[in-house]
Amino acid sequence: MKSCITLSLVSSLKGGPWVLWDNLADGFKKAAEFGFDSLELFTDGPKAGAPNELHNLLNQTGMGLGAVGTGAGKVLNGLTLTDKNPDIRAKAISFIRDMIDFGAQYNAPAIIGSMQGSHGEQVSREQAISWLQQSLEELGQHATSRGVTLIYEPLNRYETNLFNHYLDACELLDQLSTNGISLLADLFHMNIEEDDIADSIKKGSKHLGHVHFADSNRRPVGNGHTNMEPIAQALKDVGYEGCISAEAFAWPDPLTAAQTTIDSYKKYFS
Ligand SMILES: [Mn+2]
Repeated sequence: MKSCITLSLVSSLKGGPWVLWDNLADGFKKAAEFGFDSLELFTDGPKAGAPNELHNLLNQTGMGLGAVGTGAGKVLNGLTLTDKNPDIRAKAISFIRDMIDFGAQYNAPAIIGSMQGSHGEQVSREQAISWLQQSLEELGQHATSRGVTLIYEPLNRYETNLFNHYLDACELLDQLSTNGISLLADLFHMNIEEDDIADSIKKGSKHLGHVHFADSNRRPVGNGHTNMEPIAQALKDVGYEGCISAEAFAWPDPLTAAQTTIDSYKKYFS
């Protein structure tokens, strides 16, 4: 497994669940000093820093790019894959394609979380899921053509009403013809929704592609009441080799949060 820490370059979303903030070079320097293997980026679009800066930082630090988040497509641009407006759906697909291409340059998958949207008064559940399936088919094929996977993230009930449970998302993937999609096990969302997080990870391990590592209150692991031991054991038992990525609040501050996270990573995974 690989330790991974989130870095957001979107200052307007300060207070969101990312550990490091604002500056690409500083973020890489700090993450490398703490000993993280990789870094997950949250950007406002398919670019980060000056031309070649990301490439150079990856080379200089020896770190990997763990993933790139697409949430800005929704939060900043109002784009989702299940909007009633076909122009917005098309723009959402285009945004995610660009993010897949961006990440693929560095062998990193893109993550679809909030851009999946929700069903509601004007879009039935059946319709929203149909649009989501079509989008995942197309984007999964695109990711495969770029040599990466695309990661789909089930979210808790307060953030989407499409797929809240990990194993329901596994069924969604089983129905697709593309093999280009894998799933994100976000331990904060799962803490709200799952009966047994470790059991869901074991049962759905074939689709597991990424882990968001946060405690019950979305603070760095060690600050809440999630029982991490059986979850870590499940990840070891299924032979998971991907990122354990801290998508957590910078609580009480970014550097303390990074230290708590790497300490917890070592405690549970090394
Ligand atoms: Mn997440």
